[in-house]
Amino acid sequence: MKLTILLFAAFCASAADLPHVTIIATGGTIAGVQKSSTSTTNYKDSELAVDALIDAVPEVKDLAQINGVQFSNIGSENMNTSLLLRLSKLVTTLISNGSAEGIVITHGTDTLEESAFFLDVTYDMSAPVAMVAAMRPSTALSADGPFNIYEAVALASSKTAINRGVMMTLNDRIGSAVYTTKTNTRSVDTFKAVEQGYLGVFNDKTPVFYYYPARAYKKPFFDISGVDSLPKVDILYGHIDSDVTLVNNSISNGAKGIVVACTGDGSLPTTWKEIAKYWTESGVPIMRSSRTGSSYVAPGKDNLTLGEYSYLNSGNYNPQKARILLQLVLNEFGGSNSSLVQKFFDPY
Ligand code: DAS
Repeated sequence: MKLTILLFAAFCASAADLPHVTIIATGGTIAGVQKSSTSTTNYKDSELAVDALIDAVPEVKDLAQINGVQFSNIGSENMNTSLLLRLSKLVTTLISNGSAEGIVITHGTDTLEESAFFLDVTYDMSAPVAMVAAMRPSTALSADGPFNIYEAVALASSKTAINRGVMMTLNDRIGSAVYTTKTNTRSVDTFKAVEQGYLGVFNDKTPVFYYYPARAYKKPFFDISGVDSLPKVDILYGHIDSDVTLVNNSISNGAKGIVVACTGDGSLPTTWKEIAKYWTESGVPIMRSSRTGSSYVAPGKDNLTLGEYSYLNSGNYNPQKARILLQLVLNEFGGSNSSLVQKFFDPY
């Protein structure tokens, strides 16, 4: 009897010593269900609640004291700026009031990189934030969600993950929120940063980092504590026969900035000379990014003239991350000083 009490006391003491990790569930395939265990398409995403996600991985309770928060239950294609502002504030509140020492956010894969990037540039604390998702619904044979959640909790509760900001973790890899992008529509190995690589991997529950904590080059921080909305920024896609008048449509629909996912290293057809007119008339900054999926966009392009306005270019940011950064920059500084806006994107 005494031994049982002693063992129980020892167990309680060690469980109470574990770090507090809050799992914030937002929806996605990781919470998806499908009638057939052999089908990984046409499932219903965002069905399971946060408690069901946690119950599917009881092993996380050996890593941390877990608290679950149901933030939303939506496919990540439905994520939006106003939800992201709320999510970022929630993360900061949970860490600053001491309720959590690490955060896990479950999310859909489709816009995971956008939310991760948004959170990373609006979060300025040392506690780790691990964004996690899955490519297969929870009902699939070899569903990747449960092990991904296990590794995300391991990451969020690890001292070696401190001062690394927001990370993305799937498929045993740890990726930077700034550089990692979804590269494949089907594979569980879809998240990559082709040029910059991964931050680390896992050895079972132990994160194995390749580098000491580092900040992505010129990564900014935006205090959004008093912000409730951000300017609308659109992305237009570059292609053969692309239509420059879409720029005007976008501006008429309220865009305060435009990112073009240009071909190659930010090239635009000469028919886009009109772009200068739209920009000079509206004052809406227009930024060249690239649809290629990796590396930076070189400054300058002299085959088009923009009058007194010089081109903006997205540097290392892909179009979807550049869009978010442009929203935050325009919100804080406006768009009239284009060289000031450009400074946030310069790759060197
Ligand atoms: N439904 C998509 C999403 O929520 C796909 C996914 O999660 O993998 O992003």
